[in-house]
Amino acid sequence: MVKKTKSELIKWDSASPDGELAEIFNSLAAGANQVADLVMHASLSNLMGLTGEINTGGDIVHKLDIASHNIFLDVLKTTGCVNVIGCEESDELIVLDCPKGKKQKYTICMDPIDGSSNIDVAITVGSIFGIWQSPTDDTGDTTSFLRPGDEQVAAVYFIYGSSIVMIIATQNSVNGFTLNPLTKQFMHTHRNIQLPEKGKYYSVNEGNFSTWDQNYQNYVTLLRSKLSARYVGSLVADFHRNLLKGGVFLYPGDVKNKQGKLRLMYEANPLAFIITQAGGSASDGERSILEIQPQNVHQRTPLIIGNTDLVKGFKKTEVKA
Ligand code: P6P
Repeated sequence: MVKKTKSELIKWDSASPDGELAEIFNSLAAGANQVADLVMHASLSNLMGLTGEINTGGDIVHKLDIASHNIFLDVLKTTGCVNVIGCEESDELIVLDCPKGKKQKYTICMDPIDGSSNIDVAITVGSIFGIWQSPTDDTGDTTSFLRPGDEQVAAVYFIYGSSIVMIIATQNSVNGFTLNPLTKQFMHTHRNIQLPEKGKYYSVNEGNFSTWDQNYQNYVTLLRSKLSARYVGSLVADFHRNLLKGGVFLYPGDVKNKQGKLRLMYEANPLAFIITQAGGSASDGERSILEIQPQNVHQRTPLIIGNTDLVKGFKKTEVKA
């Protein structure tokens, strides 16, 4: 197989983005090729299981979390236009040098492998990226980093499942690309993705039902009567199915964790950007995810995301105080 240059890794059928943003997409595609190999062969390369460490958010760190973090960090460094990275696996922001030649610098929020606990049982996992333009005077401090999700200019995720798919959302459209494992190229297979008008599925861990407040219990009881249940327990897998087939995913807050389990900056924000570009909505139960002013890099948020009528349906079942 002839080794492809980075610029050939994503085969757009239509007009493709150019400049530094294209450079970032191509670099992420190069990184995902490497991560996909690790995911598919983890058990053969001693990459299953835990490192014995706990990350800043209190999550158990898997070997693949660290390996994929390092891969995406390395490929993003080669772009020369990413100057700040916030990552689930890094307590602090990562500040990179950018050579003078680049017109625009970018800030990236990433979850290099979401759902890594599923790897050991061969269940689909994903990588999630939110992309912001860096302020011109960006010093890489937290204040310039903590901006609402509606200031993102793009978002990307990869799903490592029965096929490996890259989803790219810009301010114009959402497109999907399926990896050809022979050529290592992502082929344009999903053009201008829009959510189906009617949602088919609801996706939530109903094992937590008794820990939710009355509003969430009423909402899920209503969803049960209208939709089919699907829950993989891997955010990107549950999100991707709903993006293509229509539906709603939720991870509520509960009595133990009022803010739920998922992270705002590198899980909820990128997916909220994508679903909004595809005609859907994302809420924390009170307001749009994209409007939330972040307070810290690793903060959690309740998440309801999918078809707008289903997301808005939560408020309709709300128990009036
Ligand atoms: P639960 C995976 O660990 C993850 O972070 C998300 O990918 C997924 O949506 C969620 O946790 C599943 O959590 O509590 O239902 O197992």
